[in-house]
Amino acid sequence: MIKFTIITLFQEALEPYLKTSMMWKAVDKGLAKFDFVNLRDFGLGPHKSVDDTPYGGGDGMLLRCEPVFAAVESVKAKDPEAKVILPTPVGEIWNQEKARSLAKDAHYIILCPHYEGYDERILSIVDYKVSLGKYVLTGGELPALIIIDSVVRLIPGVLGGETSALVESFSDGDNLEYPQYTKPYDFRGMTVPDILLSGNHGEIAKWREEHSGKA
Ligand code: 6GU
Repeated sequence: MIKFTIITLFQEALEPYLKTSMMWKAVDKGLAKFDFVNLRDFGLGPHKSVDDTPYGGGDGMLLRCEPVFAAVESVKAKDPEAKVILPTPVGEIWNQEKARSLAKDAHYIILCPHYEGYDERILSIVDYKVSLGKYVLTGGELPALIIIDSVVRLIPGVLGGETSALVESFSDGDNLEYPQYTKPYDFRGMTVPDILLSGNHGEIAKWREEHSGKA
């Protein structure tokens, strides 16, 4: 079973997605497990503070080391093998190959940063720095969901057809999926390519190969 422990201040932002559709089915089938750790529980002082101003000045607040280390250590105390993923705009760009390499029986801790950033020393306990692309989000929660979704769907048994994840877009190199059609045959004058109705599997395979966009 693949397990994700998500360290976040905003568990309520993550839960609805993980309780829906394929992610929930993966849990239901015993193929995946999602746990949450509230970073606030490890905050400092009466206000359970988790951030502070940057040395050297500058705008915004940074996640402090103490709460983050304590939260990660609380998880690793129970499972020293767990690997830490940090969503950050300066990480390595996420792709299908990276998703595939994590899709195995393992425990991942996703540490969701917030505020303007994090104390650089936090990187000393991070195994994977992941970016979703060249733009900036307000926190690591949306990236965490994207990372989880793209990995969990590759776990055998999660998707309906055992082969769907294998033949689909991007999973087999960088080839894009071929165009697909369902009923009706004629929708507002837009018809389905007749070859797909021919029953000729060889010709259909050839058509699909020719029409799969190569990225
Ligand atoms: Cl992983 N985090 C944030 N905050 N912004 C991002 C990102 C991650 N990937 C792209 N933009």
